[in-house]
Amino acid sequence: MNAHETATITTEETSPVIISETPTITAPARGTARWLRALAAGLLGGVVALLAMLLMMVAQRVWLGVPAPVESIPDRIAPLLRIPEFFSLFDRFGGYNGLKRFGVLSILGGMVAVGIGIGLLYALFTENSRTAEPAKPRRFGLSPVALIFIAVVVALLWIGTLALEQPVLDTNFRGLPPGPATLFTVIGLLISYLTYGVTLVLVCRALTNDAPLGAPSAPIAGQLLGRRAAIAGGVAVIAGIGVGASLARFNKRAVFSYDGRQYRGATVQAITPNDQFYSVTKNVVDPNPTKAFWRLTVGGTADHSRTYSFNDLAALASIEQETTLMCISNGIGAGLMSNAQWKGVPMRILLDAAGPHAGVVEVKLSGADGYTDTIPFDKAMDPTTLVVYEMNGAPIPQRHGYPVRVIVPGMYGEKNVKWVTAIELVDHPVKGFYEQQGWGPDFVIPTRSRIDVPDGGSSLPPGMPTTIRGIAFGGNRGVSRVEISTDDGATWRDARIDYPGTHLTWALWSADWTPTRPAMYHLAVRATDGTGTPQISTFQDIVPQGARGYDRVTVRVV
Ligand SMILES: Nc1nc2c(c(=O)[nH]1)N[C@H]1C(S)=C(S)[C@@H](COP(=O)(O)O)O[C@H]1N2
Ligand SMILES: [Mo]
Repeated sequence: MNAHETATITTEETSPVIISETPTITAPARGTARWLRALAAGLLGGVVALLAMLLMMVAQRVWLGVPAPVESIPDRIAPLLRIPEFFSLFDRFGGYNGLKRFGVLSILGGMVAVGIGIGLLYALFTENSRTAEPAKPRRFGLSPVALIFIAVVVALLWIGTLALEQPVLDTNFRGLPPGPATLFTVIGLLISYLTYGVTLVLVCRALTNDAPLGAPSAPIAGQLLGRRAAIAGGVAVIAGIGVGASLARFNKRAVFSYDGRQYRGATVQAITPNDQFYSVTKNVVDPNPTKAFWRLTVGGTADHSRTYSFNDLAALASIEQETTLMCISNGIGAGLMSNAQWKGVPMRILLDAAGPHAGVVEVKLSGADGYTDTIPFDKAMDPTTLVVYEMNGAPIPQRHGYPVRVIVPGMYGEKNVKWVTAIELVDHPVKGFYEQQGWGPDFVIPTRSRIDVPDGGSSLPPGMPTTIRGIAFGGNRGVSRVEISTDDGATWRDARIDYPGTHLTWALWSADWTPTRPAMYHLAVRATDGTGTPQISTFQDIVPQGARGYDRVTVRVV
């Protein structure tokens, strides 16, 4: 043994590696120094192996869309949370974005701990087997016991991860449909874990000497090990910088800057420009499918399932349809709703081609991000339920579901699956990502109206004519009437419908108002849908089926 040095290794991402050598320990390295050196080798090996694995995961994520455990594991857990737990986590971590960040960082932290822990255990096994059979020379300087240990650990990690992530293995951020996506994830994970195992073995092998116990130690060996440790440390620093830079790039591409974006207020137009359309996503980094990779499978309980390429879909007869979307989490008066002109194919064309079996009750929709939701079969067959590839005359922007998403008029936004990769006919009820948390079971959008102008809390001069403006939305039932009140609902009068839209869209309305005397005025709005049913007046919270009640705005006339 030539353990006449101790290595102190710092492996924080950017800090330099310090190798302090104390080449004075006398001959056969026994006892503590030997074990310390083994642990140092295990630590450094674990860090390098972990970083190599993370780089492998980054490469797979970037080029092949294979989900990394830092995103799949939180995705696996999120639907299991009940709505109150989900919201209390929002409060604790600073909203959905804060919770997403926490999810990624805690899985990353877990991976660091496990990666280093296994490195240390591996080094101990290696060193221990050296003690147990001191005289036996080892093949390639590798300990069979330690090799078995690392092989078993890699296998367990792989199988364990597959078991844990089983429902979300079919995620592929480049847009592969569930079958091939699962294959990519399963093989990708194995390659990542093998990268870890092989790197660990090689680094530890390089750092620990394979001379038999009791052999005299030469000073030159100490220097050699010191140099090898320095090289391994250098590799760790470079890999650490690589991982850090990748994380920074992902952070830039992350949804934090736009998730939860609202569209409301004085600038609201009949058609929402694509770059202002509201946005909600479960992801940390949204999918970025390419048309070349992306496929849509349509099948399930049907005669023939079929896989469509983008061109296959674009070749079918298309229709254009203006439709308003609204999130179930849209509070009264809030802006998680927008309106666009969509172009695509009625879903029923694809379903008819698949030949649904009798007994089909629902259609399960899956996105490239592993997101799922369901719609009743009848709703899927409704001619207004679309599979679309254009939004306001342009390809659908990435964050809104490029290249293809689903439009389900009259049902909350979550049913409008983005980056759709699979449409599956099912003969039993299935719960989607959010429904599992306890949302619903009714996802039909209730009639809604909102005052956009004036702003709540603003002041107006007395005697000056002003215009009250806003939107009204009746799901897929249209809007037949909008009324406003300037006295907190005591009296109502009709507003003008400036933009009637269609039965699938919101309407824009306005009303002239000249407040005469100085006071606080409580404005309110209510709508009647196209079937003649008035908007529900009593307040209901967002949870579990979306908010109900009138939007109210208070202005001061002074
Ligand atoms: N694949 C996928 N589709 C999805 C989601 C998602 O996270 N992943 N979010 C849903 C929710 S909750 C809403 S409100 C709408 C928002 O669509 P938008 O961002 O285009 O406005 O997309 C729905 N479709
Ligand atoms: Mo939503």
